Amino acid sequence: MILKKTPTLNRMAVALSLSLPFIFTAGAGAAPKADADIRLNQVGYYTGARKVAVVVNNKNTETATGWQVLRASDRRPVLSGKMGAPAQWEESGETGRQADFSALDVPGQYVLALNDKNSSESFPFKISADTYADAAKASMRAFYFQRCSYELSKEFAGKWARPAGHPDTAASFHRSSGRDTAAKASSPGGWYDAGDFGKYIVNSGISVGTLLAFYENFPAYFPDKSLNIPESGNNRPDILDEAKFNLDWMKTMQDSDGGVFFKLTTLSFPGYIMPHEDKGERFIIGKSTTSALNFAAAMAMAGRAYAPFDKAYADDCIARAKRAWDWAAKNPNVPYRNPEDVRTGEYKDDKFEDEFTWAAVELLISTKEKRFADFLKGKDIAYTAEPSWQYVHSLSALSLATANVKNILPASSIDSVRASIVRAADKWMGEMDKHLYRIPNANFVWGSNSNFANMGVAMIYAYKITKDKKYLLAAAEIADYLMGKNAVGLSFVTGIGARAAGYPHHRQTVAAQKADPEIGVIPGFLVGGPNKGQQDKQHEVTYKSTLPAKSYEDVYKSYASNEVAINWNAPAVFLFGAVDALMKSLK
Ligand SMILES: [Ca+2]
Ligand SMILES: [Ca+2]
Repeated sequence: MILKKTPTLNRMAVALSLSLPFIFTAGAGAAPKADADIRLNQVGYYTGARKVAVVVNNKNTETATGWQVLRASDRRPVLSGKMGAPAQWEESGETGRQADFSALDVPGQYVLALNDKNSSESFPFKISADTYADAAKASMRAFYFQRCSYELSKEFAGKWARPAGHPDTAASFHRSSGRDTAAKASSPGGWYDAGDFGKYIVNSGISVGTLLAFYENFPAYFPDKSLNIPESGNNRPDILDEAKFNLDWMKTMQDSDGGVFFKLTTLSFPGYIMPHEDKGERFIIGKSTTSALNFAAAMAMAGRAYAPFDKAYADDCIARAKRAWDWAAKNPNVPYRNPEDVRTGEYKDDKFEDEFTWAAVELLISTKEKRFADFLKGKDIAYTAEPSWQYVHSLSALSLATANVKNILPASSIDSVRASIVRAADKWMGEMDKHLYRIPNANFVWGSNSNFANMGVAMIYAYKITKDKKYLLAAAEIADYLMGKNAVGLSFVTGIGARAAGYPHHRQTVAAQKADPEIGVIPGFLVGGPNKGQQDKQHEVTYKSTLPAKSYEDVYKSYASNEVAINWNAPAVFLFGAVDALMKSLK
């Protein structure tokens, strides 16, 4: 089991009932008779995509023998078919049948209706050539809402405007940093890591790395003026502006010896308050091999992404990446452990081979220096498993598969890296046929949604490598799961879909909802998702089910199933944006 972090220990009792069992996002236009046991992508489907709904048997739906897709405007049937054979799925304890309406490719707004005695209907959905565009934009804009030391103005944040918090211009050095504890450091900016207000280098590295990888593959997707952020209009792609906000902070975490401090947090998690209300002393804490190498990898990627826009900035990224690498080479086995007085996320990781490989690959691609090729000689850079903050090995394979390293590495080794990605994708596609909701595995651990998103990202690479559209269609089906075709019958992307996650473990959101229960939710955050560990049960979270695929509660106290995190949103951005970019061009 991979825990994202140690659970929040210091929580305030908030007198706010969020236990509504059935939540319709206000104003989303859910049909009043929508039956939540008809599970589909509540946003919708692409023309040309596979379109499958899962109908879970209840007393109404089980009598249905057929389905119709109705045009929303005039309820005219446009396609009909028979229900698929019943299938049981032990992960959710459900018996369900599929309704496959892939044949419908006319853009429009629809509902799926069954021919049971109740004429059960689905939530509305659309079919179009840009179906995920809003979800992709919202999930990218979610990073703006995570900005630390930064005021969110009405112009860009709307009703989610808030004052700046955590200036971090005079952070204290914790004794674990190795620095004079009487000294102060200026380390402003960066993204809040998750539902808390901490900033962690390891998780920042994988998050910004995933966003930069998206940019490298789809440089035109989030151009200037696409995200409505303060830097829109500065002639630089908005995705690079947002990523730079975090990279600038990361740079402040590099010590004079090249090493990189581990995190900047309070000693314990704060309560459910707004950033500016959190006055706890903030510390620069620890230093590890992982923080140096994740920093090195992300900075190396930034060096190539920003070069055409700001050569001096890019050169500085590369120089810093090399210094962090050199520090790690001299300090190859420095694990991080929370000191006794520190209770914020530990991001425990004692295996550094994957970080060394990822950093070396990114440095090699950016610098072409022989020493990195030499380091990688004989190493198996295969795509093995979906990446996580703890295991970044497969990020090396993804970057190498699409990089220009022709004269540096033998073509055969790049071919084998590419083959490993396709092999992983093929294995998952075989799995998708076995699961009721057509997902690539049934591994419902902490942050399961981000694992699915990361598998979708690998599917995108498999498509780019092979040009076989079955991988792209599979990636879209993983997005279907995240946006409503799942055992909870809810879109796991906040505010996106007729019945979407609305009460995430996210301090800013909880504080705003406490002040105004009608405020709704910041759209675009991917919540952690079903987690059979249910580790927050001891903290007043009541689960309605013990089944793995149903181990999810849309309540703010559920940090084990309903937190948000930058490393979960980054692959969501990649998956939604890539499917949107590629399906559009598919003919
Ligand atoms: Ca811009
Ligand atoms: Ca590791």
